[in-house]
Amino acid sequence: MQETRETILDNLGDGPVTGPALAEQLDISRAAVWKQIEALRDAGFTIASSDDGYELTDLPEFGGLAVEYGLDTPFEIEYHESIESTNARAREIAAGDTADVVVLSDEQTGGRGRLDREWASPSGGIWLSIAIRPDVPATHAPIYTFAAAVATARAIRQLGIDASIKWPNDVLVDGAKIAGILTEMEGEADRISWLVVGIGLNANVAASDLPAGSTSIQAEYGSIDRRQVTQTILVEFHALRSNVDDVVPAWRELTSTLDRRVRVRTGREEITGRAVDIEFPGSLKIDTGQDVVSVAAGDCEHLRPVE
Ligand code: BT5
Repeated sequence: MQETRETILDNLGDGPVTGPALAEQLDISRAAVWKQIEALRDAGFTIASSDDGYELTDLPEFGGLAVEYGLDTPFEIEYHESIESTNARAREIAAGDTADVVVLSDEQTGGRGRLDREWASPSGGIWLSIAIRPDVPATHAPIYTFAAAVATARAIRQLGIDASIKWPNDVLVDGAKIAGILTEMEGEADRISWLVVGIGLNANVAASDLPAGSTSIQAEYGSIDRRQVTQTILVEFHALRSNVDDVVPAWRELTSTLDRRVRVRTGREEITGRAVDIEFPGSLKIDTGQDVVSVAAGDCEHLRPVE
C-alpha cells in the first residue's frame, strides 16, 4: 500500500486524529490529507469526523485497500470489480518485471481452469492470482500449487468447514469442489522467470450459480468476511513460499487423497491404484499392485475402496 495512505489508515484506526496533526506528521498539506481521506471513503472505508478529528469506524467488505489494510506480507494488491481472468492480468504484470503483486477480483468473465477449462467465477467469490519470482528451477514450480492449496484449505478450515485437498489442485468439502488452483509460469529449465498462482475460492456464492459437483463457503457455512479470508490465504501462502520445505508435510496433513484408491489420467495414460505418498515438489506415488509409480501431473479421481 502507498506509504502515506498506510500511515493515515494506521492513525485513523488508533482513534480520532485531526487533519492538522496528520498533515504535520506526514509533512503534507491539510488539503492533501483531506484528499486522501476522501479517496479512502470512496474505496468504502467509513471515516467519521468530529471535533476530535477523523476516526476509522468500519472497513469495506472487500477491495484492494481493504485487503492490504493490516496485511503483513509484501504483496501489493490490484483490485477489480470485474475482469476477464486474474491469471491473465497477473501474467501481464509478471512479464513486465514486477513481482509480489496480487490481482484480486469480485467477478471474472473468463475465468480459466487447467487445460483452458472454464472456471465459473460469479460475483462474491475470491478470485485471485499471485505473481512471484522465486529463484528456483522450473521443476520446482508445482510446490507453489501445493502451497496455495494448503493456504486455501487452512483458511477454509479456520471457519470450521472440514476442507481437504485432492491431489493435485482441488480443495474439497464432502467430495464437492470448493476451490481450485491454476499455476502458470515462464522460464528456462534452470530458473523460473515468473510464476502466477491463481486461486479460485467459491466464497459468498450460491451453489446454484456453480457447476454440479461444486460447493461454496456460503452453502457450507453462510456469508463470510472475504477480506479476512483473503488475508489468511495470503499470509499462509507467503509463509509457505518462504519455507518451501514445510509445504509437503503440511499438505500431507490436509489431504484426502493419500491411502485411498485413485484413478489418475495424465495426457498419455490412466493409472489406478492406492495413493501412498507425495514427494517434493508434488508428484503422487501410486501403488498399482504391480509397481509403485510416480505421477507428476494429471486429473485425479477418488475411487471407492474395493471390497
Ligand atoms: C482448476 O482447474 O481447478 C483451477 C481453477 C483456477 C481458478 C482461478 S480463479 C483465479 C485465477 N484466474 C483464473 O482465470 N483462474 C484462476 P481444473 O482442475 O481444470 O478444474 C476445472 C473444472 O472445475 C471445470 O471443468 C469444472 O468442471 C469445474 N469448475 C468450474 N468452475 C468451478 C467452480 N467455480 N467451482 C468448482 N468447480 C468448478
